Amino acid sequence: MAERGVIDEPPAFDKPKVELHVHLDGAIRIETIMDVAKRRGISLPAITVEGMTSLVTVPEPSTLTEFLGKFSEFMHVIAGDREAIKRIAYEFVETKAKEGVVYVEVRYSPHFLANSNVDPIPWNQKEGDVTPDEVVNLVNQGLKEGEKDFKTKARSILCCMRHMPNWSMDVVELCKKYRNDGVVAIDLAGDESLDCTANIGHLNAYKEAVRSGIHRTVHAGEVGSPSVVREAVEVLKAERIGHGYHTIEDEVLYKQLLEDQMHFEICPVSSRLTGACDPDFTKHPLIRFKEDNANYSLNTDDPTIFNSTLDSDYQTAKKEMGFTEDDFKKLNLNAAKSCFLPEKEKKDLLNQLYEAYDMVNDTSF
Ligand code: PRH
Ligand code: ZN
Repeated sequence: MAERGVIDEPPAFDKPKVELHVHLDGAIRIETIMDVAKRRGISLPAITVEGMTSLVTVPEPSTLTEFLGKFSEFMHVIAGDREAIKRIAYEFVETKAKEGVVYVEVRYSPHFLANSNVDPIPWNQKEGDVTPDEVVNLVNQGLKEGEKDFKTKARSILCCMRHMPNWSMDVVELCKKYRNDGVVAIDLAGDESLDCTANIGHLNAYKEAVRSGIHRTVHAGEVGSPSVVREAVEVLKAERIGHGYHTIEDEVLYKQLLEDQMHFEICPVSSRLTGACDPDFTKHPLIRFKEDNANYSLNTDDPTIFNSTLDSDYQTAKKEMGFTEDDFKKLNLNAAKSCFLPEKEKKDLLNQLYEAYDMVNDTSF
């Protein structure tokens, strides 16, 4: 697997790409964390980029719970700081542009980056005056400036957190407020291995999302059983599934989702390091998805914590699972078709890909 930042081979797919599942707070540059910590006078447990990298990364297959614990090493540095929040959004777009991504949907929890109007205040911060609403505003500014400077189109998805059902109504209200200003959908993230039943807080938020026409994705069947996926689809009315690897353990559900062309946001490197899937990629559910012509995309999830790039995920698919150039084209077209942009913009994105893939007159995909 290519190491982050080390260019030792050509990219697995050197054409425009679409990424639908990546967390803003899982994609912060280590250098930025250190820089902001210095400015704010926050002491970190490591003083070098290498030292900090080894603290926040998961080098070997672990568990979802352990992986999620890594966020507490650095979130207190960025949360509650206006300049830092805007900066991570701006730098994120720069990184994606360098990776050849032409359209990205980036997700985060506005509450995790706030220090006011949030109960409890996360990351042991002192109370301040940065609300979840202002966080969305700041991220929007950073994404917009990034889009202007680097030409990668960026939209956002706001996350509810499984262990914080009392935040979820706020999240859907923020989705509604900013639906014409960069926010395209709601998500439910966090540890599905702790609680596998949809809490009433999440349920009400998703009901409101359906009622008001807010797009919906849900992390489900990552480490959890197919029943979590079923619940995401049938109860929360998810239009896309984050991960969804364990869906294939329920043949009836899987067949149904194939028929419905449900989109699966697949994150190969992530799935190995969180222990979601067998570390042997030859046994990966993605192989089944490919054989069955399922609708899926390839994504990084949390490149900072997996010490990865989007190319690491494509290289993994190419080297370990036999993905070809045509497979990569097809999955990116599926990503574009399943994105949460308004129809007109989606069409434009698809045309951009058809053109870049030399497929303007090709109807076989
Ligand atoms: N699975 C579940 N939750 C995840 C994942 C993974 O795909 N990656 C990040 N997250 C959570 C982290 O707690 C992060 O702070 C939050 O989603 C919002 O981005
Ligand atoms: Zn995720």
